[in-house]
Amino acid sequence: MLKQRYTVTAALPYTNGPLHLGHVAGVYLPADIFVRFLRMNQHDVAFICGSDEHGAAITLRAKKEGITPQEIVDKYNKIIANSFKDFDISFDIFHRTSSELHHKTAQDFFLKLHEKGKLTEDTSEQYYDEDYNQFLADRYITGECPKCQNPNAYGDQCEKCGSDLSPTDLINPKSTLSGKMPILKTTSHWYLPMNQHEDWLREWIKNGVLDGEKQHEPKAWRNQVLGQCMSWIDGGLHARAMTRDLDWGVKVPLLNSEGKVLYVWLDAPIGYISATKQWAKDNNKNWEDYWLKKELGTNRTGEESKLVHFIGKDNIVFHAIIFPIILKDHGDFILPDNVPAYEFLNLEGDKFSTSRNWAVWLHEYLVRYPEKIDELKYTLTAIAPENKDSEFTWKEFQARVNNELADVLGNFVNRALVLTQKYYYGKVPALGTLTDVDLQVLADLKAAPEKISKLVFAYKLRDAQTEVLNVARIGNKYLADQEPWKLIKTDEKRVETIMYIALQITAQLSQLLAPFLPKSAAKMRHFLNIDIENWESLGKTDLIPEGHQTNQPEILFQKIEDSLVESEVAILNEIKIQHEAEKVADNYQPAVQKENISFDDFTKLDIRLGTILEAIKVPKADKLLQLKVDTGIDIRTIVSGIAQHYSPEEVVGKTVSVLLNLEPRKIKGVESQGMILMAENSEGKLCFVLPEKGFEAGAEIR
Ligand code: B3M
Ligand code: ZN
Repeated sequence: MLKQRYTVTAALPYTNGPLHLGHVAGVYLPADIFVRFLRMNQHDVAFICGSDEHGAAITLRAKKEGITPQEIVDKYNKIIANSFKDFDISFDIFHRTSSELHHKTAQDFFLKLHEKGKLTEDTSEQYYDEDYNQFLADRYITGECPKCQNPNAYGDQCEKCGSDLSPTDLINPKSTLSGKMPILKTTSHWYLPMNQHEDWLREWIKNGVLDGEKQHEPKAWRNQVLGQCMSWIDGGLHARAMTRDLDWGVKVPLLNSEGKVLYVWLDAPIGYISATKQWAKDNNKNWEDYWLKKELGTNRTGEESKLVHFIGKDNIVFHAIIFPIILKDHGDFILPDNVPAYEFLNLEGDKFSTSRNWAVWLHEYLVRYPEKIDELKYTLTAIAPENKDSEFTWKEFQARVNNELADVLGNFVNRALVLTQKYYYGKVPALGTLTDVDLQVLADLKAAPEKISKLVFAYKLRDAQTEVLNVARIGNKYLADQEPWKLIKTDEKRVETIMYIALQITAQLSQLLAPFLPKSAAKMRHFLNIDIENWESLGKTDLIPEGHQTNQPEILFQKIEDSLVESEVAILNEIKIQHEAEKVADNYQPAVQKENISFDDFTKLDIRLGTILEAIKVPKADKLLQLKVDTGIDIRTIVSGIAQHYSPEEVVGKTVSVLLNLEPRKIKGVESQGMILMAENSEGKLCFVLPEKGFEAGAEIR
C-alpha cells in the first residue's frame, strides 16, 4: 500500500473539568483506533492533542471554584492528561495552549492574517458589566434566544436550537458575572469577514475542490457534517470577531491592544500546530511536513499530509468552516481532508452533564476498574454515536462484555490455545489435506482485513469492530462444527489441520484487534508467542508456522458480575435523588399547606422512636450515613442523608423519630429499611425530631 503522511488531531479538551465517557466515545477513542490502524499499516502519523486552557469556559469555572484560572488549568490538565495515559490513548503529544510556544505560534498566525489584510478592524457597542468592569462576550452573557425562546442561550450560541448568536441578539441579556442587565459601551475588535468566503467554501466542502484542484472526497464526509456546513453557508456567513476584551488568553500582539486577547476559537485550533511543533522538536521531526502545502518549506520530504480532525458535533463549524478560512487566508497550510464529527452519547436515559454531575468520569472508572480498560473501549466503540446520539448503560456494558468479549472472543481464543497445549504441548501442528469447510474458513479469513480496512477509512469504526468480532465467531463456529475434542480419538491427522487453522485465526485476531483493544491484543500475542504488530502480515495462512511454540493462555475477559452493575446504577440513582432533593429545596414553600389526607391514610404510617446504635459513613457518598437502629421491635439498617449535618459520633445514642414501613430500597448498594425523620428549615439545615426525656425506642408516634 502507498504510504501516506497523516496529521490526526483530537479536539483539545477544555481544562474546566475531568473527562467523561461521552468525550471518550465521541472523540478520543475513535481517533486512537484510527491512528493505531494507520501506524500498523506503516503510515507516517502525528497524533496531536493537548488541553485548551483559555476562553470563558475556564475563567467561569475558576470563579465557581473560587480559585485562579491558572490553578484551574493546572488542576484539570493533570487529571485529563493522566486519564488519557491510563486509558492508553496513544497521542504523540498532549500539549497545552498555555505554553509559551503556543502563545507565540498563535500570535504569529494572527499577525500574518493582519499583515495580509485578512482581518478588518471595527468599532461597535458591546455589552459591559459595570460591577466587574468587563465586556461580556460568549459565555459571559445569557438571555433569551431570539429563534427558539430558550431563556438560557449564551452570547455565542443557543445550545437548544444550535443557532450561532452574538450577544446583541439576546433578548433580556444578563451578565453571568453579576447577574445584572449590562450596559452598552464602545470597543474595537478585529473581525474575520467570513461572508467573503462563502463561494470557495461551498465548492470545497460540497465538491472537494479547492483552487481548481481536487482536495478531498466529499462522499467520505459524514452527512451530518456536510449538512451542518451547508446550512451555515446557505444561511449566510457573517463577520466574526477574532479578539476579545479579556485578560485571560493569548494577548493580541499589536500596539494599543492592551486588555485584548485572541478569540479562543482562533487560539485553540492553532494549538494543533503548536503541539506539532513541540512534538517535532522533541523527536527530531519537521513540523512543516505535517502542516504545510507540498511546494512549501525548506527541508521537507515526501507528499502533503492528510489532516483529519476528530471532534464532537458542537465543534463542526469551527473545524470545517472557521479554521479552514484561517488556514487558507494564511496561505501556507493544508486544509482538512476529513472532519469526522460525533453525535452525543447519553448516560442511562439522560444527557451527560458536568454541572449536574450526571456522568461516569473516566478517571474514576480507571480507579475503580483499572483492569477493565479494553472492556470499556469495546463497549464505547460498539455504541459510538457515529450517526446519531446513542446511550451508555451499565446493563449494556455487562451484556457486551459477557456475551461478546467473554463468550465469543475470549472463549474462542482460549479453546484454540488450550487444545493446542493439551494435544501438542503448545506447538503448532502441521497443515494436512483441506476440506471445503477449511477452504471457506481460510477464504473468509483472507477477506476480513480488507473489509475492515475499508470500514476504518470510511470512519465506520463500529462496523469495523463488529467485523473483527465476526472473525472470532467464524473461529467459534469452526471449532464447534469440527469438534476436534471428539475427533482426537478417531482421526488425529484431521485434528492437526483443524487446530492449525484455528491457530491461524487466533493469530489474525491478535492483529485485527490491535487498534481496537491494544491490551488484549498484546496479551494474545504473548499467548501465541509472536511479536508482530503489522496489518500487512494479514490474510496469510501461515502467520504462525508449523512447529512454532505457543504459551499457556489465560482467561482474556472476566465476566461482569451483577453486583458491579447494581453498585454503579446505585451511584447514579443517588445523584438523581440528590437532584430531586435540590429541586424540592429550590421550590420549597413552607407557607403553603399540602393537600388534606384521610385519617386512614395517616394510620398507614408506622412512625416510632428508635435509638441509633451504630453509625458509619457510606464510602464514596459524602451525604450518607449508614445507621443501625433499635426500633423497639427489631434492629435494622437505615441509610440517611444527614452526613453533612451530623458526624457518626454525634448521632450514636440518640433516640429519634423513624418511619418504619417505608418500602426498603437500596442506596449505594446498602438496603435501607426505613427513614429517619428530620426537620428542615428554610436554609436547608436539618435536625432530628427528638422526644422528651424518658421516652424510649419503640414508642409509637401518632
Ligand atoms: N475546547 C471545545 C470543547 O471541548 C474545545 C475544542 C477545541 S478544539 C481546537 O467542546
Ligand atoms: Zn435557540
